[in-house]
Amino acid sequence: MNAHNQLFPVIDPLQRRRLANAIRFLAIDGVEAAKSGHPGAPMGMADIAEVLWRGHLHHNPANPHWVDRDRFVLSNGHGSMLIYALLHLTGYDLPLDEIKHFRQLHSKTPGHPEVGYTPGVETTTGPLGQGLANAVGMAFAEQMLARKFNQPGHEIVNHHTYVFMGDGCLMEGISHEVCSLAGTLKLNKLIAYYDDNGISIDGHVEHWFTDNTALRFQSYGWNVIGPIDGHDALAIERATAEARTSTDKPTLIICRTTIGWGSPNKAGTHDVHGAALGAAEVEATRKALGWEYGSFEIPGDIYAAWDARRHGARLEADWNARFLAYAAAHPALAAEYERRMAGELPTDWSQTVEAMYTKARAVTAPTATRRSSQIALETLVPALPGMFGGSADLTGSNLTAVKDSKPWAGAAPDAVVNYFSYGVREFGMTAMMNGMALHKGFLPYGGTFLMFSDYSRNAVRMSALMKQRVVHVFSHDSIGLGEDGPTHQAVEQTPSLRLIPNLDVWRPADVLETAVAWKHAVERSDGPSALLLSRQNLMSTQHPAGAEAQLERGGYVLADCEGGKPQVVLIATGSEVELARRTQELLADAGVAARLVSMPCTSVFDRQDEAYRNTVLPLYVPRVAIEAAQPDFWRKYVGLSGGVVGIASFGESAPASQLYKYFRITAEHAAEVAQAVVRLHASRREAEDGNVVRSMN
Ligand SMILES: Cc1ncc(C[n+]2csc(CCOP(=O)(O)OP(=O)(O)O)c2C)c(N)n1
Ligand SMILES: [Mg+2]
Repeated sequence: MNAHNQLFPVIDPLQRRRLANAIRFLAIDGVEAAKSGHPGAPMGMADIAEVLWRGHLHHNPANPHWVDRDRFVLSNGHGSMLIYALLHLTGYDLPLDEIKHFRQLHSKTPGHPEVGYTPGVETTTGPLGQGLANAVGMAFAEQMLARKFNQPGHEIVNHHTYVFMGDGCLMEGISHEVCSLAGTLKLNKLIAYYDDNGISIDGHVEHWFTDNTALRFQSYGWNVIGPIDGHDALAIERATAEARTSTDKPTLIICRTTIGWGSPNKAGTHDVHGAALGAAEVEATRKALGWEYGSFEIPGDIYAAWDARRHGARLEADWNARFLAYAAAHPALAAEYERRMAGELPTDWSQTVEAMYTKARAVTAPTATRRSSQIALETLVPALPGMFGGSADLTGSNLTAVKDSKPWAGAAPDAVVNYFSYGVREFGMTAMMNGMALHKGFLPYGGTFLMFSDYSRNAVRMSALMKQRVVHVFSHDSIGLGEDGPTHQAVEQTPSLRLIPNLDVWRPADVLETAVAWKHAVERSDGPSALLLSRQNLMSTQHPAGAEAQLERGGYVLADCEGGKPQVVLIATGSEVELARRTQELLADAGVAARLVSMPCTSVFDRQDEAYRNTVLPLYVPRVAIEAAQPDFWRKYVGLSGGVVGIASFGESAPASQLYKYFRITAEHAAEVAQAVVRLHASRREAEDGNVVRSMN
């Protein structure tokens, strides 16, 4: 075990400083070459990084995916050159050439660290505060996995999560949400280093950030060390060693540092936060630090002292041997651990889906889709032990918990749980779920009202950007929630979530569509899904046998007109599908042939082949979309000559049935719109035919 402390032999302080200076000059040179970037934070945190990465961090540069590695998160992601320098120096597949191409197209060194681009980068950071929140999620995942898989004499899950962060992360509100939770959760293996340099972009923070950070974190239930001198390797060493002994609290190490340390004229000023030093100042810094090497030049002895490959290989080999012993003693657990860490579904997954579909089909009474989602979860949660649910204090409304949910609240300290009440912290919850997904071992899902997706939105975007399997459950999806009024009634949230690339937004209409949405969300391994669910009961459609395959295409013909030659196509989602059915009947009575298309997920429909899309939405047949949301999005499908029935204003407080009438989201109005659209098309066709006739004359 005590290979743990002090990975490398202690060396004299001057040599240590040289090793830290290698980070400083890689950052300086990288930013200089790119003519943009942030040298200040890497120069200020280089000494801390040297202590942590050379003395404590358990990782294997040859295998950045080794499951029991320590996680390192650079929450102040603008300091990206810090992590690139560390990965390069310790022997990851990040050659000097990549450092030279910092911030260039298709380099492995983008402006901010991005997961999936650079081996060793654990999460995408830059939106301040969120890296810290991801780290809390990672530490939570580690703790939950340890509870489940560790057995007496077999500690196969045992790693730390380290995070670097600056003033910006601590000013962001999300830091309060997640650090409060980290204290409550007693995440003792979370160790955060605060780069307390007194500077942010606008200058000296004393004018806008005067919290007593130590007291703040103590009140969260953290172990607070410091302030220490963040340029004193021994002090950092002692603080880190102490932090690692914590048994019941996360640790904050407050490190007083100087931004841009080493630059004679710019250190300690906001000038060095986000701009190249400039040739003259680079030279001055070289002189001041006694750095005798050229641009991008690192001497061999420094590379050798940083190289973590041999030690990393030993650490992983040691773990592999321990895992073999574990697998021999607990084969079923070991197999489940491997499956979950690989993000694979159980071998009986298709039976689980069948069971979920059978259960959905058995529902005939009117049912809210939030309840339909719970019905799906009743099958999924016991079948998928890696599912980890939660809600931002709306469990009873989102219906995210089921009989097999084992809540953290009230459970024994070492009990295996699969549900967490995050409290009223939508953004924190969502960014923590991203951290859990990135850590691996869990498929997190969490609920709130669709309205409050605005609170969590940037973390929803980050799960899409990072291609993480996270399920965002948003109930109470429209004016259909009724009396709570416009503060709670989503209007623009539905279309605006659809604008986030790589997010699949489902707005199912009935129990079976909801089950299909869950299946899709669970199977998706390259991105998140959002489920938009109704508060109010919706009719339960009786789908024909085998209809699931159609539903899985995101949009399908739910009810065609007689003869299959529609004059107009009605496209509806969620709660408006049953309304569109009545519209179809009204139109039939008026002699207009209308097709009804249910479109629970536009992005999945868009990914279908063109032939399929054209059979559902035939070219040249006019279209009318019906959705209780801001209407503009649907122009993409109906064009300017089609119609959209929606709501372009805020809602009102009243019973839902009155609101639908008041905002004219009714079958009668939709039928009028459809008839007008049909007339418009007919007259246009006549005009065009007239033109053809005239040109022939
Ligand atoms: C959410 C968010 N808001 C704003 C920014 C822009 N920004 C980048 S760094 C920074 C200042 C951060 O200050 P600090 O963390 O103290 O970094 P330092 O200057 O000390 O390196 C700001 C406002 C951002 N990246 N993310
Ligand atoms: Mg700062």
